[in-house]
Amino acid sequence: LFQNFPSFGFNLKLKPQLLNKRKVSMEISAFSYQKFLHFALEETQLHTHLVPSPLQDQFSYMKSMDEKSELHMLSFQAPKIRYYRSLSIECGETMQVLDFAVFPEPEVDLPIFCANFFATASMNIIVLDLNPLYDVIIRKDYKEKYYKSLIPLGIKYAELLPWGGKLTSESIRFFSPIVLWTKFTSSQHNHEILFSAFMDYYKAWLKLMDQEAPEKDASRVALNCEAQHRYLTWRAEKDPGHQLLRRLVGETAAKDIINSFLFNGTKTLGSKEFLDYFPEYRCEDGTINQKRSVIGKSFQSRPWDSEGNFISDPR
Ligand code: BLA
Repeated sequence: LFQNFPSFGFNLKLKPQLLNKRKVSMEISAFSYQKFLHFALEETQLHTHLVPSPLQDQFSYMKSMDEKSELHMLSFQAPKIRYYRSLSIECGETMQVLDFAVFPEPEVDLPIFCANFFATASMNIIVLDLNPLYDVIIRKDYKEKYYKSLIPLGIKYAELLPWGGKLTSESIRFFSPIVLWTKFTSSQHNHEILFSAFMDYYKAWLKLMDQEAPEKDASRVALNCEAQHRYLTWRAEKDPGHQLLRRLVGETAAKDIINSFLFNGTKTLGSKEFLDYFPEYRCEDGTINQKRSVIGKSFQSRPWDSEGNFISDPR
């Protein structure tokens, strides 16, 4: 009402701002990613037997250097699940972060479950996906195996959570045809849609896990291993959250969290280095280009059609 009458004078102009602010902060403080993690834990336990990972003791709780944010870390393992881990960062009403991923054992070529949510009082940056282990544009068989039946689910949520606009071009090869990449303003409604998408995507992943039998062929296991290692190597070097993590806990602790906790496996699943996988990032002096992207940002709109075909239009 007040906003429709901006010329009403100082007092009235101020009021809607106060009201809006209070509304936003009420919504955000009522909201936390804890219920996402709670759901994932309960749901996983319906399907398999989780045991704490050996990293749990070392990575569990931390305060940021300014003592304003809390970092909570959980990690587990289970049959078919090499590594299940979550990092949530809470900074009261200012910021909430969730980085939740489930990495399969190399004996299964299951996608990697990936939920990366970054929220401030006003804005949210969201990636939710079953990240493919293999290139879903070239490897039609892999796409059919895991994503064909999930396309309707992807379409449903892609309509509710529209494409977030241009992104680091290199990232698209780690995403599946059902990826939800979106940005939205904080509201109860949007958070409910996200929670619903999260539950549906995670249930879909668990169903795929149930169906998968461990591979015995050593050469296929080795390929799965390398595919996962390449993925981990990419994210340990170029994930968009790194800078914020460094600001929160400092260079050394951030490095430790990234390499040993978040992307655990970079040192054990393979011996190739970042530049072996991504030589386009090599600088003349042999170091890694510090830019997140060497191609630049692209994909203004969703590059997948309603059948899950890649529409190569990197504008
Ligand atoms: C932004 N996070 C982004 C963006 C993407 C992702 C695509 C948009 C910027 C871009 O185009 O790169 C997420 N990118 C991913 C994911 C993969 C990928 C999941 O390639 C997987 C292969 N986000 C987090 C965490 C933090 C975080 C833990 O997951 C903070 C600790 C923050 N993400 C964050 C911030 C931005 C962002 C601050 C906006 C700033 C920016 O664009 O650099």
